[in-house]
Amino acid sequence: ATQTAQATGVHFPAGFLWGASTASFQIEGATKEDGRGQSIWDTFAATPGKVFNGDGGDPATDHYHRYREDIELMSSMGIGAYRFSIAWPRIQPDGKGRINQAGLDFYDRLVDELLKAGIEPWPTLYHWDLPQRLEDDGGWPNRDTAHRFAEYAAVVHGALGDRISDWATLNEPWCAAFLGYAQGVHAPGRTDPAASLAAVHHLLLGHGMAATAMRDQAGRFDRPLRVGLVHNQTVLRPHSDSEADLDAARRIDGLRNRIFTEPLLRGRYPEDIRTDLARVSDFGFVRDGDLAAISVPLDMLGINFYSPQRVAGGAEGIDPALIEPGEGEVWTGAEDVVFVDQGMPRTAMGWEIDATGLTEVLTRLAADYPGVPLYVTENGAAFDDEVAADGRVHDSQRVAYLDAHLRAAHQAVEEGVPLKGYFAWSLLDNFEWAFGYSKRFGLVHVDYGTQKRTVKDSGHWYSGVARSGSLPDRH
Ligand code: PNW
Repeated sequence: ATQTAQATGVHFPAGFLWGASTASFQIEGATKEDGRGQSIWDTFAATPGKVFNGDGGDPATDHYHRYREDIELMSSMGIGAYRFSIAWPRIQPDGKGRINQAGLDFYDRLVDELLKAGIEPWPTLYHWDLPQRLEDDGGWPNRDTAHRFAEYAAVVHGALGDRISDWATLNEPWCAAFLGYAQGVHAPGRTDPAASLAAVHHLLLGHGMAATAMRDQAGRFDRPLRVGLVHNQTVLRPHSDSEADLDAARRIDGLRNRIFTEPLLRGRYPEDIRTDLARVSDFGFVRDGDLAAISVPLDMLGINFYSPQRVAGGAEGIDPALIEPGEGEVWTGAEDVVFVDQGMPRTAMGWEIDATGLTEVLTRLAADYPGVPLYVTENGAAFDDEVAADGRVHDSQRVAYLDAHLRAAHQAVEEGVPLKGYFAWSLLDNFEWAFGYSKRFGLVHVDYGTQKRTVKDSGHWYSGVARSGSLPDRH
């Protein structure tokens, strides 16, 4: 770090939304309270060997009981919007039929408290905690789950739609489908490539049917309804300009990005990817009318961005030490593709840090699908944070990560991208899925023994950004 401050002039447009994100299973705890049903993540976490250290959903950050304190924290930080998710098994313990009023009441209190604090509620209807009962019936590879999701969406929107305008249906269907049903490192832990593709389709169909169900009843409420979806688009960089490496980048781009954005925004699956996948699936799950149901208007596209990746068509000629272990397993039909170290510094997740990828993701989406308002709905980093002797958490690496990515986002705005807001992942340290509590992404540190919250240096820094709408000079 140099001592000379650079004149930055990094100011975001007026009205730019500054938020923080969480997800139900990662923070709430209270998994057996007030009639909540079991989710696939309860089952997965209780299965030996699936989650690091045998960690599970209790007590997490005990947000179910401490939500008022957490809202006060956000308020003190000047955060304008809170992206949280709703636990389907709290609302419908069996994923269908009976509605659990006590579950709805929790989100009712949460939303009222947010509004009182002047914080916009941004709910996501599905952040991976599928009711176990629906998985027992086949889960997302079963078409019926899409219908059940639309019904659930209508119930929640019916209860909270009088106070909330901005809704997301799904969080990262890529993770839900491929990590959950192909690689098996996320719940429900299945390893069935054909099923993972059916899951993709039924997640997208559930999104479209839910959006339509919500719009059909929006007239009940005296406020606009905006429905979006949250997608983890990334950049796939070819290792070289050899034909094999360029083709690897095309294939992985198809499986990670276009298999979601093309049906959503153009009403079609990419032909090249259908051809690549022919030996895995004939896409026989697509019925007449499905693509029209999926490609209903999208009021916003949320982008979760963490890291770009470099890919090669094969291991030949690449130093084995530079090949990322295990990456291939997740790529249904492209298991031969190799992921290559880009030589960038890494977070505690082992994810390489390269903020230019965020500018690329945003400018490409704006060019490919003009007119869709974009939000960064997650961006952040895990580091090995500790509370120092002075009682603070000096997470300068996270400040540097956020600063670099916000500069990259600002660059996209300068280039004309309709980026309307940014949500940091995450408000709090929390349950990082298969990594349990071992990875800390929060702007706020959580001591899991005492549940004490400590705003990290990055949280103080982000608070300044949210209040001013601009980035402080770098020192
Ligand atoms: C996202 N991957 O998950 C989720 O939306 C969050 O719930 C999560 O805590 C956050 O990013 C950090 O991980 C991902 O393996 C999980 O590529 C795994 C991957 C990507 C995103």
